[in-house]
Amino acid sequence: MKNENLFAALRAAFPQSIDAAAVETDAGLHYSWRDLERATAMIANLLAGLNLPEGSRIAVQVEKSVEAMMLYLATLRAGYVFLPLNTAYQSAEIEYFIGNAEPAVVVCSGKNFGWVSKIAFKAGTRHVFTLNDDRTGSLLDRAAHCGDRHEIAHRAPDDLAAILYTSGTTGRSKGAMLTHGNLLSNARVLKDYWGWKPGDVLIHALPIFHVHGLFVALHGALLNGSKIIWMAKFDPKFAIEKMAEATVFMGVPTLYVRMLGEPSLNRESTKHMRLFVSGSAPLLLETFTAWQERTGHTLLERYGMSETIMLTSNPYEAKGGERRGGTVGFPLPGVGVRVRGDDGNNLPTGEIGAIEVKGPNVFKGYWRMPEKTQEEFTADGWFKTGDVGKIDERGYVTIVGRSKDLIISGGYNVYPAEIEGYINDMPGVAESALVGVPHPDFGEVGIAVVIAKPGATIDGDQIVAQLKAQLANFKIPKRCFVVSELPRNTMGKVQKNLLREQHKQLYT
Ligand code: MCA
Ligand code: AMP
Repeated sequence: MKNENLFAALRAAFPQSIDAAAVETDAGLHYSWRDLERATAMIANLLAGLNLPEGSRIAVQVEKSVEAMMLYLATLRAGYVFLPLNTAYQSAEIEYFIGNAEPAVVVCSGKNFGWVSKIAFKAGTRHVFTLNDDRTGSLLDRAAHCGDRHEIAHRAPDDLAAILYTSGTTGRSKGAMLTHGNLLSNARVLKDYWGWKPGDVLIHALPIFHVHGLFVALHGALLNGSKIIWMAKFDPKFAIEKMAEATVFMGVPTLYVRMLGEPSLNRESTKHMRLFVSGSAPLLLETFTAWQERTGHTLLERYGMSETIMLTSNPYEAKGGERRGGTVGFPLPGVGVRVRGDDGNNLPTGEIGAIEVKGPNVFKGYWRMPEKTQEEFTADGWFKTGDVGKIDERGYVTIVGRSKDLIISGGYNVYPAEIEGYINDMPGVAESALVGVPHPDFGEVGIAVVIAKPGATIDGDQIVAQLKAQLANFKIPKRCFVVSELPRNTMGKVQKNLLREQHKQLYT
């Protein structure tokens, strides 16, 4: 039987000239395809030697590095389940993920080993390794003693490859279970749809703990045997400079806004490029147009989710139609997208409703949460995205809003309910509301509006400072206003739309 392990497909796409450059980093390091083959084999052998149970999770919270990418590939190769964690997460957040996922192996940076290992051992994890962004740490030390030949573990399309934590439409973070089949089918569709071709070079500028950087960008380049110009941290000047040697760039809108702030961005500096992809957050028409005017290139906007990888995309080829700013394009081949009304019926063309999707890319369910999984699917098997949108007569999908209470800031998701929970637990706080307001750099940022308990005195800056000690930095509200009352509807529910309206000009 054919091995359907995603890594087998990626490995098969390595070029014949295995000593050619595979990755070149912003720190001046060079890795060949042979280096990728050998290092992933060694790390896979290390993992295999631990005699972990089938389906073991390998949780990883490390700075972006080529070795971290190799760890991801080695996890696939050995047949285990990769669980990436945002480096901004602090102890309470990590404790929840590790407690929920019960990983057999945790890999963290050396500087966090003390607190991360404590959490991991308490949750029953047997192995905690370190991996630093300067190629040091116990993971590589141990892997250095392992053989550099490894037979790729046999996996079926329905076997788990990764778990990504996301809050879905409501509640606490849930682990979206993605299979080898989900990831590979989506990567193959995108390779074709976006016209990946020999000679393409990708500038990899995004973090590798979410779908965009870990799957869409990375799989795109690997499945095409394309060289990667690797940025440990996004730097607009460096990215523009490297465009002379590259052809493909993928980013969240904030990256495009920041590059537009550089005088070096022009037709000349981008003339070698063939494709700029934007996603993970709404792309303002203003950014879309400014990019077109400055570079002569039209950004290609696409839409996806952690639970589904990529769903829709504007066309790459002109024969498929134009790339329309403000839309997320057409459903990808094999992906079903429908818009439904409150009554659960499909809406006619152009009408606004709930976006539901279906396809080989749609995840297997939420980790150990069968009821939540069931809630997020319709009776006829479509996944409810929590996004609100419409499909026009030519088939272009436009997202007009979200039914889920979610703020997308610089491409990161912030769930107001989570932050409000922390604020409401603070002494003297009666109630709080977190809303997103427009921001020139991050697109949208969270601000908090809080009321005090009768007789209590509270301070907005202190609330922000306390949150900073507990939560990932991107979740921290940029401002916190203390007010005497919150706007409410007749049912007593806080009217967040009024708060958004009231503060919409804070940063613009
Ligand atoms: C950093 N800060 C932020 C954000 N990032 N605040 C709000 N939103 C953010 N996204 C704040 C920090 O809290 C800190 O504040 C200050 O900015 C500097 O932090 P630093 O880490 O140095 O920031 P940066 O390097 O400038 O980061 C900005 C960034 C980063 C490069 C835009 O946020 C980023 O890489 N975003 C991409 C996220 C991504 O990959 N999303 C894809 C998700 P202070 O100094 O006060 O502490 S995948 C997905 O959504 C789906 C599936 C899809 O469709 O792709
Ligand atoms: P995540 O939970 O990180 O997977 O984020 C998924 C959400 O990001 C989607 O449900 C959308 O709300 C949003 N999203 C992704 N791409 C786009 C886009 N191009 N335009 C608007 N929203 C987007």
